[in-house]
Parts: sequence; structure tokens; C-alpha cells
Amino acid sequence: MYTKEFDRKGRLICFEGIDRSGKSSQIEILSLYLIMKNIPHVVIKFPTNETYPGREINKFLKGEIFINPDKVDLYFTSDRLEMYGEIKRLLEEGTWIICDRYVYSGIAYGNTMIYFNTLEFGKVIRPDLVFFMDVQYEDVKNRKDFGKELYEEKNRLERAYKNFLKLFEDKDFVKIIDGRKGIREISEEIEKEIEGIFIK
Ligand code: NYM
Ligand code: MG
Repeated sequence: MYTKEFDRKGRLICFEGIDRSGKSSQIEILSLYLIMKNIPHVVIKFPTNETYPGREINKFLKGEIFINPDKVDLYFTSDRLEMYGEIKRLLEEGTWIICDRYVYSGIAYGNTMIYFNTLEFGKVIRPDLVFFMDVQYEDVKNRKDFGKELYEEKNRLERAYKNFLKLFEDKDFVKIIDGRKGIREISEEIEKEIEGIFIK
């Protein structure tokens, strides 16, 4: 799945998990932490608003436009394909990148896994670390704003959760976080992990 290794001075850190699993809050806290440590970084949220397909998906998820379910997966993939070049450039120059979702969401949530894999195969930049916010549908269904987006419903999220577990089983670059813990407790765990691995 991953592209050829290249000389990176920055680090690529990805957050995954079902909707309302607490990724965004943790990313905000991690970003402040990196600012404190003087580490140049950018946050990229997939789907982005940087590309045409990304913008279309964001409208689709809010229910503003309709996109055929098969085509949506292609859009998610195209959005990332357009961004990999920029991600590589930033990593080479020493900027860290925090991704709010990545290729794993594409696989876990996808309608058309096979097609998707073919297109993105060999193009994905390997993350240095993935945090998986481990919470299930039952844990998030009463969280604030749940259900506002198209995919935020029981079946989709139960399937996505199972797929995430399968994808992340026995992966040494994946840190599984108990997302039912408090925000502060989680952020400390994340900071410890980052410190242990990257900051000399
Ligand atoms: N999503 C996200 C996918 O279905 N495939 C993908 O490749 C990506 C990156 O979009 N429900 C879905 C998962 C979410 C939604 O994410 C947007 P968020 O974290 O709710 O903004
Ligand atoms: Mg969502």
C-alpha cells in the first residue's frame, strides 16, 4: 500500500477512529503541545477543502448535494492522491504533519474497497505513528453533535469500527487509545508516546 521510502525530516502522525471519537479535540491539544516544543507542523483534515473532490465530499456529508455512493469513495481517494505530493514535500523539509483521518478511514468506511485499493496502491505515505481512538457506536451516540453528518449512524459506524480493528491488529506503528477516558488523561498518553518516539 505504501510508496517508496524517502528521506523525511518531519513526522507523519495520523488519528483514526469512528465519528465523534475525540480525534479533533486531541489534535488541537497535540498541536498546542508541538507549538510549545517549537516543532513546525500542519494539521490536515481528510476530506480536505483543498481539492475539488474534497470540497464536494464535505458538501455531501452535510447533505447539501447528492453523490452516488460508489463515486464518493473515488472522491475520498482522489482528495488524498492530490495531497500526497504536498505531504511528501513538507515532510522532506522538516514539517510534521498531523492527519485527522487518513487512508485507513477510506478502507474502514468505504463502499467499494477493491476499486479503492487499486487506485491508491503504492501511493500512500507511510505514517510514523497512528493513534486509534478506540470507542464504539454505543459510546458516541449521545455525544454532542452526533448524527449531524450523513455517515453518523449505527450500521456504518459498527462496520467501520470492526474494519479499523482488523486493519490495526498487530501493527507496531499503531497506538490504541481508550477513547472513553477523559480528555486530559488521553492527551497525556499521546504526549508521552510522541516524546518517547520522536523528541530527543
Ligand atoms: N470518511 C473519511 C470516509 O468515508 N472515507 C474516507 O476516506 C475519509 C477520509 O468521512 N464519517 C468519512 C468518515 C467520516 C467523514 O470525517 C468525515 P469527520 O471526522 O467526521 O470529519
Ligand atoms: Mg463526522
